[in-house]
Amino acid sequence: MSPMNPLTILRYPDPRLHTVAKPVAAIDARIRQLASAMFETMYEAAGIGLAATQVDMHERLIVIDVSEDHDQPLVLINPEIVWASAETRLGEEGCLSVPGIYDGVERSIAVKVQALDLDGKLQVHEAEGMLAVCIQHEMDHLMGKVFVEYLSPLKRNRIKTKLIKQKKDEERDAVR
Ligand code: GNR
Ligand code: NI
Repeated sequence: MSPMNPLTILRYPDPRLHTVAKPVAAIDARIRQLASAMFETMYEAAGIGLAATQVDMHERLIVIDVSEDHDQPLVLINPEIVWASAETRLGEEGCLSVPGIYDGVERSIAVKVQALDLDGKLQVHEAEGMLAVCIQHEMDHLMGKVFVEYLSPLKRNRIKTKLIKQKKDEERDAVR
């Protein structure tokens, strides 16, 4: 993996985050390069997962690494959740597209996800814990859903206002 410029991560409430991703049509050099750039971007931002949607690429591609040492990279292409536990848990979530905001979201405690890897091989992953949470969070991104949409309209609007103000302040600072 050669070093490259990190991709720009879209930030809520950017409307492009609500785009529904299309299946990856062919696992070729372009997809391998995109996956590689997404890992770079995710590690740089200290995230545990990144969906292509977040870098304005609307294809069903997710990269994940929930390990401490960045040594368990996982690429999910055209993923489908084939089973989710009825048992759920409320856990604190954050999102690289919603910087500085953390709140509780209820998720299945375990999932089975079927996806292609970079060799085009169909894999089934049984996940629990942080990995299960992350997979569900990233699958939502591919459907155009951001975790703040699980929160109350009041909280969501406060977050929206805060992030819009933050962006304006940054743009003002940039021209000074
Ligand atoms: O880095 C991330 N951490 C995280 C923590 C709790 C629940 C979900 C996540 S995913 C997030 C990276 C991200 O925004 N992926 O879309
Ligand atoms: Ni996210």
